[in-house]
Amino acid sequence: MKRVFGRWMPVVASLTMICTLLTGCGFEYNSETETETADVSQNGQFIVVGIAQVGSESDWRTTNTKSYATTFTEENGYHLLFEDGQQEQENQVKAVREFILQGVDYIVIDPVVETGWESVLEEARDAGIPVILVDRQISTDDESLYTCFVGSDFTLEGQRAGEWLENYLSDRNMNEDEINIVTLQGTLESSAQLGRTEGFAKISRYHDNWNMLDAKSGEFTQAKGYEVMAEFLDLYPDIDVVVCENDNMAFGAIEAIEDAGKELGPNGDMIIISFDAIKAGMEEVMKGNIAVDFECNPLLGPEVDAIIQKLEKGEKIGKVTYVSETYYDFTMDLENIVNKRIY
Ligand code: GZL
Repeated sequence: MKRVFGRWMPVVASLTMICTLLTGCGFEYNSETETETADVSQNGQFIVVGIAQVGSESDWRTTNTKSYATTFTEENGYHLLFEDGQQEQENQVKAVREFILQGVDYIVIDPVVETGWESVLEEARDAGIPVILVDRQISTDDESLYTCFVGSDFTLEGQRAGEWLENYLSDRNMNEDEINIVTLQGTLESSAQLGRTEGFAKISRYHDNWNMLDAKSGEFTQAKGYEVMAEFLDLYPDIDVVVCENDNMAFGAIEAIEDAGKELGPNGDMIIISFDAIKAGMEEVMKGNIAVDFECNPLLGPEVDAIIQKLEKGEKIGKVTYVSETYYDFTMDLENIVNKRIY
C-alpha cells in the first residue's frame, strides 16, 4: 500500500505525544539495545505500525511498551500508532479495527488471551495487512490469520522452573519429603499463564510428594498477588513453595508473607519461584526473598523491527521465533548483572 506522509500528520502529532509520554516514563534505556536506524526512503515515506498492547499491568509490560516506543520512531523510519488494551480483549479488537480503517502497513498484537481473535484477524487479512503476534500467542487452526509470532516459550519457562525445584530438593535430600505448593497464576487463558502452568505441571506430575495445594490468578499484578497470597496463608498453615507466574505477583506475595510473620528463603518457612526476572525481581533474589527468577525477555521492539525489515524486502521469515532466556537463583553472584540491567 502507498504510504503518504501528509495523510498521517494529524494522527502522528497526537500519537507522537503518546509515545513521548511513554518514553518519558523515566526508564534509563541502554542505547546498545536500540535498533539500527532503518532505511527511510528519500521522499519521507514511513512504515506505519499499529500496536495493540495488552495493558500496563506489570513492570515487565512497561519495559515491553518502552521497547516498542523507542524502536518504532521516525528516525528509524516508522510512525507508531499505539493502543493500551487495559487488559481487555475488546479494547484490543477495537484498536485493531481502527488500525485497519486507518490502513496501517503492519499490525502488531500482544493478545491478552489466546482465544476470540478469528473474526478481527480475518478482517486484517482481507485488508491485506500483515499481523505480527508478539509476546503471547493465540490458539487457532488457521495459521494464515497471522504472519508470524515472536516471544517467549512459556511452557519451557514453566518446565525449567519444575526442573530447578527438583534439583533444589535433591540438593537438600528432600526428594521424598511432602512439599506443599501454591501457585499465583497470571491472567487466566493468557499464553503466559497457560504455558507456565502447563510447563511446571509437566514436571510436578512425576512427584507424588509434591502437593499442588491450590492455584489462583493474581492477574499479573502486585495488589492481586498480595490478596491471593494472604488468602493462601489463611487456608494453608504449611506452605513450602510459592510459584508466582510473574515478579509483580511475587512482590505482593513477599509483602503478604512478611505481614504474616513468616520467613522467606532456603532456611525459612517457604521459597518463592518467580518469572520475568525484571531488575527489581533480581534484587529480591539477591535479598533471598525470591529463590529463583526465570527470565522473560521484554525487549521485543528490535525483534519486530528486524521482522518488518525482512518483510519489506520480500524475504521469507519463520512462523515462530522464540527469544533466548535464562534464569537467576540465590546461589549466583548477581551484583554485576543487576547493576547492568536496563529494566
Ligand atoms: C510474559 C508476559 C507477562 C509477564 C507479565 O511474556 O505476557 O505479562 O510475565 C506481564 O509480567 O504482565
